[in-house]
Amino acid sequence: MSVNERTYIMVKPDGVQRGLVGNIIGRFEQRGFKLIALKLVHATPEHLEKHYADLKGKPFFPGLIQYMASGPVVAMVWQGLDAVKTGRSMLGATNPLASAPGTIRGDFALAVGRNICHGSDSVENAEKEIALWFPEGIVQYTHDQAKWIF
Ligand code: RTP
Repeated sequence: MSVNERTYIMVKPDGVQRGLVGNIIGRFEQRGFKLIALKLVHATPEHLEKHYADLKGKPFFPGLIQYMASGPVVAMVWQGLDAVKTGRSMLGATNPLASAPGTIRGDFALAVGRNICHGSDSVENAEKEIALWFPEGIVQYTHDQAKWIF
C-alpha cells in the first residue's frame, strides 16, 4: 500500500455503449483518486490476448476477447492511497450477481460476461497493465500551482 499507488481501470465496451463512462470516472474522482492517464482505445484481439494472457486456456477466453474487441474501451490510470485494493472494491465482485449494491457492477451489471469494467488485482499487475496500455508513458502533474483550489 502506498499513497501514490497506481491502478489500471478500464471501462469495457458494454460500459462505453451504455453511457456509463462519466459515472465510473465520477466515482473515482469523488472517492479522492487522481486521474493520471485516460484514452479511448479500440483494442485489437492481439493486444487483448496480452492483457488477459493468464486466462488463456479458459473456456470463456475466445468469447472474452471477442467481447473486449467489439468496441472501444476507456483506458485509465488512477492514483492514490491503496488504489489497487480500493479500486477493486469499488468495481465489485467479478460476477455481478455477487456484487454488492453500491459497487459499479452491483449497480449496473448482471452477467459475468458483460461486467462493464476492469481493475488491476495487484500492484505488480497494475504496473504491467499500465505499461501495456500506455507504452507512450504517463504525464505526471501536481495540483501545486492550482491556486484556485483551496
Ligand atoms: P477483470 O480482469 O475484467 O477486472 O476481471 P476479474 O479480475 O474480476 O476476473 P478474471 O477472473 O480475471 O476474469 C476476467 C474477465 O473474464 C470474464 N469472465 N467470464 N465464466 C465466465 O464466463 C467468465 N469468467 C470471467 C469477465 O469479463 C471477467 O471480468
